[in-house]
Amino acid sequence: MWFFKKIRIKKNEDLGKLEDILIEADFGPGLAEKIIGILKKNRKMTIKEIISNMLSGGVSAIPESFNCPTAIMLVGVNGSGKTTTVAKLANMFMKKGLSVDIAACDTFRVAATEQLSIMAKKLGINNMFAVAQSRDPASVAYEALLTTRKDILLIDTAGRLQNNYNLMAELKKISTVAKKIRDTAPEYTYITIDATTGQNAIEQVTEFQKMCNISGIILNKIDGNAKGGAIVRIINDLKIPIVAVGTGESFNDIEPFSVSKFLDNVFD
Ligand SMILES: Nc1nc2c(ncn2[C@@H]2O[C@H](COP(=O)(O)OP(=O)(O)OP(=O)(O)O)[C@@H](O)[C@H]2O)c(=O)[nH]1
Ligand SMILES: [Mg+2]
Repeated sequence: MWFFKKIRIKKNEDLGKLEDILIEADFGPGLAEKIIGILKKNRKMTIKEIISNMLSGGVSAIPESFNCPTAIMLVGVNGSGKTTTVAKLANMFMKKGLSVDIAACDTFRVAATEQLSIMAKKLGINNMFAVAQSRDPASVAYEALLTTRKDILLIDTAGRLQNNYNLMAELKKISTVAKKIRDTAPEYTYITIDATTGQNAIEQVTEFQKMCNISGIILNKIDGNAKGGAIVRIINDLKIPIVAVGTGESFNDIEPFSVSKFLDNVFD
């Protein structure tokens, strides 16, 4: 279920008022101004059309097939849905007939490995790569990449704030160590973003991008009353595609980002 706060625009809305509505919907002043600028030049266009154009170039998908073995790392701030997404992706890939291993590289939070292990077992993955708490996550990733014989290795990482330099540097180390096994690894790094976060999402992606090569954004909790503007801004400002959205807490609640579904949900 997609659920966004509606942007209510009356016909012939005054442009100044319109700009306020966009800012209120989390577009940010710069993007709101840009949209109003386009509208002034193209009086026949609707805001929905303008936003549709902005979004269409910024959406991609999780690949349908992979050069196996492939490693996919999930990164992001605390609670943005990394661990849940690992389980969702494992479920998605196994349904396609791919074999999956999981590396529990969140060695920071006490219950993290257990949370992941419970999810993995539900999916029929009985052995995942994990070590005792507080060990170096890069060593878990290294071990997993070295040992796995499966098609896909999903790497869960600890939540970290983008302004915590030491924890951010740890991510860089995981990527660097992975390259000792295979110079393309991790083949994909996805950042999970809580769609209800708003403007801070831009800073999150920008800072994580400095530490690891982000291949795409997985936008979680779009069932949670997010403001649509921040999502348009993510695509407009960052040039990193949204590859999937999380629509709930269960394993099947992941799907591609649909521009039309988004627009229908955001606008009346
Ligand atoms: N409604 C909703 N809840 C979600 C979604 N994705 C994750 N959650 C919930 O968000 C909470 C945090 O999810 P986790 O997967 O543990 O997040 P995390 O990024 O691994 O968290 P840390 O490891 O603590 O950083 C859990 O209660 C999840 O069930 C989603 O798409 N929709
Ligand atoms: Mg987690």
